[in-house]
This record gives sequence, structure tokens and C-alpha cells, in this order.
Amino acid sequence: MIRKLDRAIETIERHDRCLIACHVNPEGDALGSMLALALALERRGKRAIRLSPDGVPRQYAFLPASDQVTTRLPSRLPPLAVVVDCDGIERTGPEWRQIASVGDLVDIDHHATGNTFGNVIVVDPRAAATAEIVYRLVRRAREPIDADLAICLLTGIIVDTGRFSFANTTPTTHRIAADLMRAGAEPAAICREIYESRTLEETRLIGRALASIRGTRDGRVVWTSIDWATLAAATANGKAPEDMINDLRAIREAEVAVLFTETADGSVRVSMRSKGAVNISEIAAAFQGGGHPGAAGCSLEGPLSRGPSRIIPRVREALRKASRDGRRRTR
Ligand SMILES: [Mn+2]
Repeated sequence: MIRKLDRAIETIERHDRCLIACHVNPEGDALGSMLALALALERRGKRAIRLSPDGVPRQYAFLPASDQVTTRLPSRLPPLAVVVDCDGIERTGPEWRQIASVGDLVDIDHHATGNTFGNVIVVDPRAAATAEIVYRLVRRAREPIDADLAICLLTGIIVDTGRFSFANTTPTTHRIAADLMRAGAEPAAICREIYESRTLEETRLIGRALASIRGTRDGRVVWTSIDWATLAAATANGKAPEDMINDLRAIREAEVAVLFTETADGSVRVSMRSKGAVNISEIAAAFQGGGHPGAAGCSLEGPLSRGPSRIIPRVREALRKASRDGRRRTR
């Protein structure tokens, strides 16, 4: 890992201009990792272009320099692109081919799926967040971590660990978080921005979605669906409120929670969470999606009403297989 970090630092040091890109539908780890890296490079006198094709969702507008984010590539591409938190270069959105064409391409990520790319690959699936890897990179480069940088990195860690509650949280995660707190990042303030910034309308929408929750007879798989008209009326960005899937996940018997949301073009976004019995990134991958064993997603063609019949049987099959394997192991 140290050698990979050093190669990345060497490569980045060679250039004055750099593109930093994250994935479509960005969340805290994608944005936090990208913005932290951009700040670090700017401190070293470099120009950094921050690319997020879907912009910055409202609840992440508090992130330092998030107003510098662009949604389109500049006409003149820099000679270096650093791509963060992307499970495959295609995840950088519609302009991925141009990004892939730059001279030096650095892949910084923690997905375990093996969809790596570029001439410098810094991927560590044991890291709870890409922000942990960016932290190590910045430390290794002996770049001081100030409050702005710390806020970006801690946001990535908080979001990808479910506020330090998911199984990916390690002692290292906590040690890094402690260091970031000492540098001036406040978890309470970050959590308030991300998790306590819902509007009244969004909260009512969650209420209705939870009221119509469905489940398998044993309760191990739970899901709900939200149509486009409802999302468009109740939210600013037409997306399900951050973190609402964890209200499904919070059901005691639930092993897997699935949220189906309709998009403007009629396709269906599938967001999944697993408590560990099954690796849902494998199910997402079967539909050209991706993610982590405990948090993954994919897209389906419409209609919304057909979403559950395509996904839920696969989840149930994976659960059955997991319990068969479990019995074999304990014998
Ligand atoms: Mn991540």
C-alpha cells in the first residue's frame, strides 16, 4: 500500500493541472474525497478541477469549496485525472471516455469488485471509505490537514460507515476520525448538515413510503417503492432523502432492505442494504450496478411496479444459499 501511495504522489507531483472526478449520484465519500484532494493539491500550488456530473446535493453544500464543483469537463483537458470512489471508470458519468484518455490516470478507491483502471491504482477494499485512503495519501505527502480538509475527509468516513455503525468500521477508521477531529472537524456539525436537514415535505414522503412497506413472510427482506410524481412533488432533486433506506434496515428481522425509486425517464433506481448475511453488490452487479457487500445499487427499466419482482427473488435466493452454506460450515 505504501508503494502505491508513493507512486500516486509521484504521479500527481509531476503535473500542475489536475482533474479530480467522482461518480454520478455522488454522496459524502465521493464528494468529500474529491474536495479534500483538490484542497490538498491547491495548497501545493496546483490547479484542480472538481468534476461531479450530477453536481452537489443540497445536504453536501456545506463542504468546503463545494461551490467550485463543475458538472462538465473543460474543453482543454489537464494531463492528469484522479478518479475517486469509482467502481469502474464508467461511473464518472457521460464523459468517462474523455477522462479515460488523459495521459496519467489515477484510481483511488475502496470497492472490492476489481473494476480498476488507469496507470496508477490505489485501491484498498479494507478501507471503510475512499476518504481513508485520501487521508493516508495526504499524510504520506506530508501535507498538513487543516479544518477544511478534515471536514471533507470526515464527511466521507461518516457517510460510508453509517456514522461508524456499519461492519466496515475498523479501529483504523476511528483513529483517522480522531485525528480529523483534532484538526478541527466536528462530527455533530457534519451529521446535522447531512442527516438533520430534511424538509417537512421529505419527512412526510418518508412517512408514506414507510407506511406502505412490504416484506417477505419471515421479514428478512423488506422493501418499499416511491413513484416519480411523489418524489418530484416532495423533493428538490427528485431523489429519495439521504439515509431513509436505513429506516427500512432498522427493522429487527430485516437482513436486506431495498428501496425502489422511479426516475424522471421512467427507469427504476434500486438501493440496497445488507446486514452481512448476503453480499448485495453481487446482486447489483447482475443488473450492471455495483457497490459494497453491505450497500449497493443498480438501475432497472420501468415500470416501477415490476422492480420488486425482479430483485426480491434474487435476494431471497442469496439468503437461502447463505443459510445453506452457514449450516455446512457449522457442521
Ligand atoms: Mn465510498
